[in-house]
Amino acid sequence: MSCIFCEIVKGKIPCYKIYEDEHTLAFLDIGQEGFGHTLVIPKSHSESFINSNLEELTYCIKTAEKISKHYIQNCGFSGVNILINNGESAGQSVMHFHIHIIPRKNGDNILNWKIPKDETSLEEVRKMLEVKE
Ligand code: DGP
Repeated sequence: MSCIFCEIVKGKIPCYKIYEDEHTLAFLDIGQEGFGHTLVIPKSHSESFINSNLEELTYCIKTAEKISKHYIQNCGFSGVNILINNGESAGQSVMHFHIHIIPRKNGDNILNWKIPKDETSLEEVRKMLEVKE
């Protein structure tokens, strides 16, 4: 099955490239939701965060860190949101692992998460979600 991000890696679909190295590619998100909204992807295909491997995740995190520092130190931003959507229910629409970098400035008000408060007691939640190895 064809993957749009693999096509971008191969150069078959154009992108606005921000950075590239042996293992990763970073380019502007086509949706332009936020100035400079950037995606970091591994060049080798993995479907999502949980289907990736530690090596690829590490490469991507290093690239995301490099770009974030660049945005903050050289491009006039004061922060970044780093976001990974894993799975359709979490909003993942492209099934090739990617990290969103959303550059931020104080008071820009571009990302206001409104997550409804959950009333379950934290102890109950802990019992349900604790990792038992
Ligand atoms: P997500 O919802 O986390 O799977 O984010 C996928 C992002 O990928 C979404 O913000 C839009 C972006 N996107 C989808 N197709 C293309 C494309 O062809 N080029 C670029 N640059 N971005 C794309």
